Amino acid sequence: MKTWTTAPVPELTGRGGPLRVHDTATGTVQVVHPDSGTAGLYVCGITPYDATHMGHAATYLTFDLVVRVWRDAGLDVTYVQNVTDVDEPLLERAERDGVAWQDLAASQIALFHEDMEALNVLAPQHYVGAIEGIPDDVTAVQELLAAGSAYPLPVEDGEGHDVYLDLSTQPSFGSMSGWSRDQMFEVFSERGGDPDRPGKRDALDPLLWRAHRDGEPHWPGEDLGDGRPGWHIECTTIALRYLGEAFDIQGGGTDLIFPHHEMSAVQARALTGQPFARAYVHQAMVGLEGEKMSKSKGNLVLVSALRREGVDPMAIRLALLAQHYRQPWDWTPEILQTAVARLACWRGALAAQPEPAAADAPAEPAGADVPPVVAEIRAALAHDLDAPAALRSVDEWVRVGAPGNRAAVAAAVDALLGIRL
Ligand code: 5CA
Ligand code: ZN
Repeated sequence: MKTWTTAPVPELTGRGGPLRVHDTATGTVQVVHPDSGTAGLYVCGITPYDATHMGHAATYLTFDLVVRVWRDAGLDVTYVQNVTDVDEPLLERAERDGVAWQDLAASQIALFHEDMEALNVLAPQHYVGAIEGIPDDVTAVQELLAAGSAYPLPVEDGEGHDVYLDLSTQPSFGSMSGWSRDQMFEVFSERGGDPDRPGKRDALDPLLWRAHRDGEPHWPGEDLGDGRPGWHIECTTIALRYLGEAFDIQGGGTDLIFPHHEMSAVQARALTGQPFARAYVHQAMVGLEGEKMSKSKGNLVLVSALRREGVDPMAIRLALLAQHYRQPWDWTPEILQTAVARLACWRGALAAQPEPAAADAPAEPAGADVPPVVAEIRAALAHDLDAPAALRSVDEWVRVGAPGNRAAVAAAVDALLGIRL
């Protein structure tokens, strides 16, 4: 599927250090990719309705920083993002609103792309729809059945068979999240699971293939019969196709730790015998007035609504960057006001006349005298994506009169933080 358009990233003098980031599976902050060469990132994309709220935006900005830091360290990054363009919640929303699910998906994907462009989020190299991935899902489910890692379950009151992964065949199950079964059961149903379906071998077994029911969209499944894939297999097969085994990072919000990332990982292990990602990085939940911002609750602040009100998207970006990705937080109008003021202050500093150089000072060649604030931004981001610390460094540089080569600082703020001044 077509991705969005990315503005050019300024080239900076020198290189940043390797990124250290928090891996949910080990609970440690670690260097994920110490070497030069290539790096692979898979980020779980939107289900296209009610896009793009501040929680989504925070998630995609976090992984945008990963790409920027890796590139600044000299890595050649392959970034893959999916879009869940067919799944239960999308179909339910389309039904509720009396629109065709395909139209709802197309319009919301277009809106999401506009928002990403406005927020200066770098586009993935591969932006892949769930529907595009169906042939790979069919192959994967057939392989899992053949290996005895999956089993069919007849549709009650209908034709055909659904297919489930047999978790009892997967000793690695649970190792990504580290959760107890009790914790898993607490969220499984509300996050798309079906623990009460009669006939499942384990209540937590994830759905791999859903046989066609009347009135539901369906695709050819070869010997699986017509139907559509389960949610988790979509991300397993897209990541494996475009990144291969044991790629560097799988990312998303903390609401995806279980079941989605646990199941995608265990399915990949069942298919390849190899680990899925080397690290799992999660953005903490963004809320509104004490509750998770979510489509189901409808308590949303949308990027597009703020843009329509005339808010500068760079101020929205600064508002999000002022929060550390591992700390849950609530969106407030004050956070946005602070960001608007900060942006104006930074822009004012760049526009102001520089202090006149002493009459006997030698003329500076262009590109010389990169102020220390650039190294500070690099160091803050490389240390577990500490964007708030990077912003404070720029604040301090501005406070002391924006000394040194201002163009070099503006280029670093653009390349590393994605803020165009
Ligand atoms: N399509 C699936 C992933 S394959 C999905 O979760 N879609 S979503 O539209 O519900 O969410 C898109 C991304 O935003 C996911 O990574 C999700 O974890 C993240 N997200 C959703 N709500 C919030 C929130 N309130 N705060 C932070 N991140 C959020
Ligand atoms: Zn996903």
